[in-house]
Amino acid sequence: MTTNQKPFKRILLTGAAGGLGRILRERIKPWAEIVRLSDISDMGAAQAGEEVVQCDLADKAAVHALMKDVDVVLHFGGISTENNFEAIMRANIQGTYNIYEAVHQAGVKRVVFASSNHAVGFYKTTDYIDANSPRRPDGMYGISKCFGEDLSRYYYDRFGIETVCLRIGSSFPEPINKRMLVTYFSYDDLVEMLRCCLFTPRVGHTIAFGMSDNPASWWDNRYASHLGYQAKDSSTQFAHKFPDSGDYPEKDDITTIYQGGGFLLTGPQYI
Ligand code: NAI
Ligand code: 15L
Repeated sequence: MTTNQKPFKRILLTGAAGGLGRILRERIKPWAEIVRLSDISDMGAAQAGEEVVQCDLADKAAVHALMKDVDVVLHFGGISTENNFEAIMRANIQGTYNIYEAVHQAGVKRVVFASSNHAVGFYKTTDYIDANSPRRPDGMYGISKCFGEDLSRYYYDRFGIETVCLRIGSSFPEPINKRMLVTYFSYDDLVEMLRCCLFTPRVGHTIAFGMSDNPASWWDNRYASHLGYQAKDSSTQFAHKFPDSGDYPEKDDITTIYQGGGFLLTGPQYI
């Protein structure tokens, strides 16, 4: 028996060519002997310990093939901002359905679904919500994340497939506006949260907010406390870049009145 055996044989990461996928590609390697990377876009050549499979999430047969011999799934693929319904439906709704049906057929036990704060983006920035607060999506993209959350709930209730729906705030190198001082989720904290999602013995169906330990928050993670996630980073170090210019939310500015920020300016009527 080898002494350096990794916890999982194979992790599937969808969305591997994306902003977060490229970070996770490097960071999740210690957790699995093989990381299977998938995206509709080019991901470059497979490195040691990797398999690269380029496919469209809307392609049912391809997604079922993708799931062979997979232990756990990090489902990060799909359209990640507001778009027209047809595009969202294909990548995020059909795509996430294909993932769960394939997970079920292949006997995969756990999924982390990259949900989004835009599932609740129509709450006000003066509201403080938790995972039991009714969802209030701020557009078609947010609606597709609500679908993924309900779909995963169904696959848990019906088949016992565990999912953590991670409502990611803003996971970028650093906040780029004042809103992101609240929603910031550092890459290190994202990786730590994923570690908790994968290694907590039982997660059932959990909805967690993905955020760092920021000085202000709109989200209470009490219903995800069993994950044991402790943020190490904070947006505080970036606060000087966005000096306090008076009222927040600003009167008549819907991007500061609602948690979804700039997404409130998008949606079907604007595309
Ligand atoms: P991204 O847009 O950089 O990456 C998404 C990837 O999915 C892309 O590489 C894209 O090619 C791929 N993709 C799109 N349609 C596809 C299809 N039909 N088939 C296969 N692959 C497809 O987005 P990012 O920032 O890396 O986000 C990753 C996930 O996390 C997304 O699901 C996003 O909704 C979610 N998320 C990210 C947040 C963030 O702050 N970065 C915040 C909230 C949610
Ligand atoms: C998201 O859901 C998007 O995927 C990401 O690009 C950011 O816009 C993020 O939310 C955010 O709200 O900052």
